[in-house]
Amino acid sequence: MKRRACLLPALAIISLWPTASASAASCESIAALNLPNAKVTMAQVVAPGLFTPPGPPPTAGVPTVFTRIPQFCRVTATLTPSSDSDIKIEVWLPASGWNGKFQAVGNGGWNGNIPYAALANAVIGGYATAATDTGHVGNTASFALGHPEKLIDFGYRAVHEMTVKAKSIIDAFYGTAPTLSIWNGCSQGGRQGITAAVRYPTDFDGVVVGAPAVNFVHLHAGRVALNRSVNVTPANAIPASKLPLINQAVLNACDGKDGVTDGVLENPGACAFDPRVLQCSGESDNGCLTPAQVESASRMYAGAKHPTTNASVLPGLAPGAELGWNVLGGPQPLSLAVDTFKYVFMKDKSWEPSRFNPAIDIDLAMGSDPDDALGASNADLRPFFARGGKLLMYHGWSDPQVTPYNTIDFFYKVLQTTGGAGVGTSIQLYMVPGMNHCQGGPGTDIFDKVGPLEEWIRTGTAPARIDAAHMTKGVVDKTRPLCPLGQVAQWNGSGSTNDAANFACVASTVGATR
Ligand SMILES: [Ca+2]
Repeated sequence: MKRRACLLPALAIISLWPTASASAASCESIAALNLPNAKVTMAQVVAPGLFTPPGPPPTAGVPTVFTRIPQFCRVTATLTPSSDSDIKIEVWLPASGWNGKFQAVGNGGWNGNIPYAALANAVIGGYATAATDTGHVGNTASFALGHPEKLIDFGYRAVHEMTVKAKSIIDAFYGTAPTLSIWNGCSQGGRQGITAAVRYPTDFDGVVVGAPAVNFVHLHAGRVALNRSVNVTPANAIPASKLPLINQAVLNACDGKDGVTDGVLENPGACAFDPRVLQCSGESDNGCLTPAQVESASRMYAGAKHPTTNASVLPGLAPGAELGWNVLGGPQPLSLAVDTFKYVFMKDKSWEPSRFNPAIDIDLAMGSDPDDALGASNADLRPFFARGGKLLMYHGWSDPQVTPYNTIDFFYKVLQTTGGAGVGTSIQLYMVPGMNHCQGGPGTDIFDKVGPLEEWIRTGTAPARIDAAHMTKGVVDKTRPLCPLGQVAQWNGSGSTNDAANFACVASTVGATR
């Protein structure tokens, strides 16, 4: 009761409490909530299907998910935990049919915007939900220059403050705290979820984390280092037109090894593909790779190394991701990584990738985040696990942007802190064969994440498998189980290979680690 007393004056509670609706307070009354270091800027009911995201209409049209949103109370607020903070949050509360739970949703890239579609999906699922722009506007790191407090907001504070405020708003609106608090994010949202669990172990009961951008400093230093190494001379650059050639050679070598020739490697870690098999033998370089291109292809698999110590800065991509090699191996580094160098590592907005000197700049990057505000390199989740927290991780094997080995390494790093304990009870990692970054690709990329996590919280045991689907033009044409790391989906030998029912997750001693 003490908590509510500081949210609403006692008289307001009495006058707002007994209504016939599902909520304890009216939506509009939330605008009067007094929250520390925060101002509620709007609280209004949105009629079913009538929400339109702010800003100009997207070129591809407004996503249809917005037409399916039930009536909800939309709350916006600005949070100012520091004098330089300007954190925007939105909290969406189903007007009826609330399932009693809170699902916070994460961002992508350098954030700078509210992920409205993710909010919509959560409300459609019956959750009270919240999201933040992480304290700046636009998917760029330019805000960080001269604004260390804003960088902290991006790093971890915005999500935490949002979570605390959202829980207060939920409590005020429904008259009760959520029975369960869940985080759901991919990419940057994955990093956010892990950071929340490490730094604020009581914020969430369970955390769904896809393709997390953990080890953030290494990730960006490695992305630029890898890009420069495969463009070290013009001859080293692999033309985009040759990527299908390499991908097909990988499939020829390894696709059928998992028992089903379907264009997807169930266990890329077991695929020992050597690009030298594609090296040209004659003068022509049609349908083959020149020696310099072979060298670059090998680097895409090997990852970025420190030029002096030869230590790994960032693991390479897994076999099967070749069609997406232009993301990291194209003519220029990924813009997100260039931004990180300009505004975080070098603090020089005129910095260009052509100035990258691996012998100096990798170390400089490593020293730029001494408090791990961005890095998410701290893998000590023991406090989170000790209070019953569950971490469900997933990563697409064909992710061309955040290498799946970054997540696998983090998974083992967590286990180092626990002495190997907690797999299947506190933490589990499900690899997604053939899935790109968070979604897409030839693999089965459509699956429920929050449902399995909630079942895990209820039973105490992580799912033995999560069945996933691949869709073509809105029609499911294949299902397949996703297995915990160390297991691979194996066809039973009869029945359709497009039906998950005919597959079992079996232990694989090959390829689980590098
Ligand atoms: Ca296969």
